[in-house]
Amino acid sequence: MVVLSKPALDHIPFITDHKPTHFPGIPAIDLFSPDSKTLLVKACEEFGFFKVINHGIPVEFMDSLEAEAVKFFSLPQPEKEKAGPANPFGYGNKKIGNNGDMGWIEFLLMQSNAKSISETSWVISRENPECFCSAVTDYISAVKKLACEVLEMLAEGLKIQPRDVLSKILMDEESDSVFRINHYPPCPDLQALHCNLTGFGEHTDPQIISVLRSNNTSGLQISLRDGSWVSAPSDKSSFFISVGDCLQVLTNGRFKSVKHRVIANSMKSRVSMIYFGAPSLREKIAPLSLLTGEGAGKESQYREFKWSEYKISAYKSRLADNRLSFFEI
Ligand code: GA4
Repeated sequence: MVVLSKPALDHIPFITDHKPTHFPGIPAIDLFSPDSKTLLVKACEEFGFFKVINHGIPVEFMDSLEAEAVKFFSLPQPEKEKAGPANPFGYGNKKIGNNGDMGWIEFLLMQSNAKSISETSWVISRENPECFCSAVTDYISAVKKLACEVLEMLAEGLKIQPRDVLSKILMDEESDSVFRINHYPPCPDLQALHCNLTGFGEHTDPQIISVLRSNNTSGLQISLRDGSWVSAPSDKSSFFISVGDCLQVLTNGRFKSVKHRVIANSMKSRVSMIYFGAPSLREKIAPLSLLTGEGAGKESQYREFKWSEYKISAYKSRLADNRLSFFEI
């Protein structure tokens, strides 16, 4: 990887491997179609990634949160920094995690519970915290419901019982789910440089399932099973869903967490919001019994671990690391 010399871009890696590929193959799944469960399972097996259309979430929820995000990211830098540093929660700028990963990004990271949302709302807007608070609360409760519906349909598609075997992990009152709002500012210097710059470096999401929505600026890319990178065309009215590391373990590797990244845009701002559905810290994660052993034709690929144990090791890792390698049998 090459490092740019412009001071503002210092330490942010170029992406050198990317030949732009138009990839029409990312599954777009209508949750109301009769074959949706089969298509969901197939998408999780083939890509660990898919788009959900006809999801029933009111467009106003997405628009009003996006407007709140744009308002916050337009504040003067010292104002935004009052909500930082992201350690790990709060406002962050360029620095991702604690181990040297950098990107052309600023973001707000919070836990997805009422206390954390309210605290964040007060730091980012002393005059009117209610607007941000209610936009985030409405949005999170809608995407959490969507994540649970998808997990229940996946359980049915996999023929595992009970139907809520996966969704109940997210429904736990102490679920450690996280919510992130990213802003990738335009980077005009890129026009002269004719190259791609890292917005958010390649990684898999640690949790069970992630639900992403962005404005109409593209930048998100996923890695296919053959290692090639393809762009996921933006679509502001749909949600993109990723399989996380924990779902890979729960399904004994039948679903694979998707490696993804974001590249910076030279002209347009990208705003994305992601709900990361996670277990509680005490939850034990292991391959589901119906997906291991003789019946499934595959021995258990992972040892059991607590989500807290995974998290401790994740926070010591670099973004691109394979965090599941410690738990493989
Ligand atoms: C990747 C997915 C989520 O954005 C995140 C990230 C977290 C962070 O930004 O603090 C991590 C990263 C993410 C995985 C490894 C560790 C932790 C940065 C990092 C280097 C919020 C998450 O849960 O894991």
